[in-house]
Amino acid sequence: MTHINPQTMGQQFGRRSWAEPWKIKMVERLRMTTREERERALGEAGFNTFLLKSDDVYIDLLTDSGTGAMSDQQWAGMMLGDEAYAGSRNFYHLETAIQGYYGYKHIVPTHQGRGAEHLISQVAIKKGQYVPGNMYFTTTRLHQELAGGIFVDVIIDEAHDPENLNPFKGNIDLGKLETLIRREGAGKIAYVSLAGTVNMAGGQPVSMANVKDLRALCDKHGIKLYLDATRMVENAFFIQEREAGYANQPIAAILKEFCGHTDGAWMSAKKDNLVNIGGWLAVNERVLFEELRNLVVVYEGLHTYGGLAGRDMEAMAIGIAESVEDAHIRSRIGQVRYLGELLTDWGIPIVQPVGGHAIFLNAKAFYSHLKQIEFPAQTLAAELYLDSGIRSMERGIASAGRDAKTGDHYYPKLELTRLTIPRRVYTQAHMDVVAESVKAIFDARAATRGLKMIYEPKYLRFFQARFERLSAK
Ligand code: P61
Repeated sequence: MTHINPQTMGQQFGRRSWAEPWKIKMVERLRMTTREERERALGEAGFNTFLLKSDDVYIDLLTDSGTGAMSDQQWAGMMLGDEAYAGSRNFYHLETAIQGYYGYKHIVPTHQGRGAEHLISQVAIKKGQYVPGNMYFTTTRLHQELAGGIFVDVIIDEAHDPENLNPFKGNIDLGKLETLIRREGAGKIAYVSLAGTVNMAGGQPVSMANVKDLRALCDKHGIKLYLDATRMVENAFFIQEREAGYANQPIAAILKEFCGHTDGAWMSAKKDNLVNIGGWLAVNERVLFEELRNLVVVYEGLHTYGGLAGRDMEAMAIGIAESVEDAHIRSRIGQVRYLGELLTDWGIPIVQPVGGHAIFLNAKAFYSHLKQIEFPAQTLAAELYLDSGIRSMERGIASAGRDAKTGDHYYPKLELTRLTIPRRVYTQAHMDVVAESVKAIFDARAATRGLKMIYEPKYLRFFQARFERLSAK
């Protein structure tokens, strides 16, 4: 199949102009604050950006999760909600969309990604089994551990190096995986947990070659391969861009081919699928599906709504179709890249290559005078907020939590602050404001002091932890 690359008018004629493939129909006012107001708000929030009120935020780059703008088509779909308790017609639309675009056979809707992670972990992990994966994600690993599993990171080493330019830094190291299988035996492996793209590594993609090799290895040992498909459409873009043989394949075809190498997937639809709430789980195996479908009624809701309103499922079905349009994904990742290139030109240390959903500032290099236990990434998020009201997210030692066995902090190699770009929400001018603010705090970095944690919750501590500024030495 020859793929016709629909480009913007400027690009069709080889010009450098670039633009989003949509126009804005409705706007939401942004609130601007003074430095004094931000000092107060951040103090009340214990220097944790998760604890800020969104009314005190100017440009919100905390997350791309559920923060995207829906299209006019999706809003029209909201009016078609069939709110029947059982058998809502919107569920069948959603089922058809997932089967059509992702290619899996059986679908279970959930309220969001972690609802799906909970179900698959409970059903597919036996106590004491290992769950190898391409770098941990907070909620994914927690659900695997709560089900009695032991997460093992088998991502390639390059993923832990912010400067390494490997084009597929999300790949699994098959040697590491095989060593684990040989050491423990295939029966001790619950399944391989593959994420495309890898959030904590900087939104880095997995190659088609890697998933094919992984499939062969899993088949050899009779191990299942499940995919975290949360940002798999973005992953498909990188395959189209970087992997030989895919330049003329549409995103939709690449997505389906990739998923076809896996046995099932869980999804936070709040990202790629362009909705504010929702998730799903999809598997090919009938017996497993029946177990999952039984469990969903315990934790989420009936198997044809899984904690969602009918209108949410309709918006998701439409969002899935929009998400795989080449023009959409090119502009989405193009905007992330625009910000990344500005920062790179100004010498600011960020994870390279720029990934799909965010710019990750390398806080270790940014604040090289701070020890990791002084929370450099949390400090950076706090300073950025104080400078301009821009909200970002810590992805370092606070997010990594503690080793469940020893109780010690994990000291992740990557100590990052994430500037996450919501889909279809901010303009290029907003990106300029963000870049200038990062530059301002970078220029003032030498005088910046770190933080200490003064309150630490047991689960996913970074969401609710509180910090204090360290006093001057
Ligand atoms: C995010 F600070 N991500 O990136 P749910 N898999 C993957 C995700 O990125 C993901 C989920 C599963 C969020 C929200 C969030 O530590 C945090 O729909 C690759 O959020 O339940 C979510 O999907 C879970 C932010 C989650 C965090 C956990 O911003």
